[in-house]
Amino acid sequence: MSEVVHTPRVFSGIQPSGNLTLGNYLGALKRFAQAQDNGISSIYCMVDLHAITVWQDPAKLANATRELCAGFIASGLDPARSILFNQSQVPEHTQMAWVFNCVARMGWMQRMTQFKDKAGKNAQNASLGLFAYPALMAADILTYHATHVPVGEDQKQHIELTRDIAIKFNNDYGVDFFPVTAPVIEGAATRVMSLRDGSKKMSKSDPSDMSRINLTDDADTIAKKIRKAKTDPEPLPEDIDGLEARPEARNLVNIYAALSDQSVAQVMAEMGGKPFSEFKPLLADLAVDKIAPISTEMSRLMQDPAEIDRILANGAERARAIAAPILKETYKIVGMVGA
Ligand code: AQP
Repeated sequence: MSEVVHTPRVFSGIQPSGNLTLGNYLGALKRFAQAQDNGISSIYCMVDLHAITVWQDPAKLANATRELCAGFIASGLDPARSILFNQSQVPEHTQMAWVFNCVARMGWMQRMTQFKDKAGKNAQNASLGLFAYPALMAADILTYHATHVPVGEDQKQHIELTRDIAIKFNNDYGVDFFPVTAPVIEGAATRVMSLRDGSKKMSKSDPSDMSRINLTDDADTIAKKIRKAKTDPEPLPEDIDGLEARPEARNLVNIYAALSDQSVAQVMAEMGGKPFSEFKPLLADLAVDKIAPISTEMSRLMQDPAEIDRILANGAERARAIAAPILKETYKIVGMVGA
């Protein structure tokens, strides 16, 4: 059988599971906007079906989905150039997910660290959806034959599972139909850590609001959170190697580098040796400079929720035009009558 060459296509998603954080911005949104500005047209999904794998209050979920869309646009994504939509408006995702539930193996799913982290000690009480989360994610990606998925470090294992599903499907059915997707994990902030604990990822669902910078925080709040960020008593080291055993210092330097579009080495050349009492105000000014305009633009966009709904509906229509034929072909390969 001849090998199919898949045209490059970028897909990524974010859950509307709460306030967007600086981690989501630096690990995902900012890089999406850069890719778009480099001429790569892409598909971005607000994964509301993923969000309900843990409890979401319905009214808050709808609001969070619109706010996430506002966050994409305020971060520089243009709904005319990129496709922006919410997952539940494109039923092909769940239809494909069922096929992948039948391809993925229990043992693969049981190895997923995100399930273990999120289910915690009470795994028996976690939803079946939380366990199946990565198969739906594989469906999100492969229903578009996406070849590249920009994500933060935490999603690497899920992309590897997506590759395993594509390879097993292709082998089982003797086809070369699904691409073997590559994760794109690059930049200084692929893993932004909590401001309260340098060993934990900054996360929307962390119970402590002081652990993260939200894209909706105002300038004073951003500055306060950075001022109070946990650090050790030593000044910044003179070079990168000195950051090795100092997770909180390294995190703040990484954030500075990512926000200022510099390498960590460049930041250390400028900031090395400075005490936190000097470095933190500089970081706070930079963060306010970059994040406050996003927050302002998000609130402006949120004043017209009907316009956001139109953008999502239009994106869903364009997404379906790509997804439907790929699902149909998948059903044909699997042997479904009527496909
Ligand atoms: N701390 C982070 N550093 C870098 N990238 C991050 N991402 C998330 N946190 C960081 C990236 O943001 C994208 C969207 O993630 P998601 O919302 O779908 O789910 P998540 O990774 O589980 O993010 P959160 O904030 O931790 O959400 P909750 O708390 O709801 O689980 C992904 O590309 C992710 O890598």
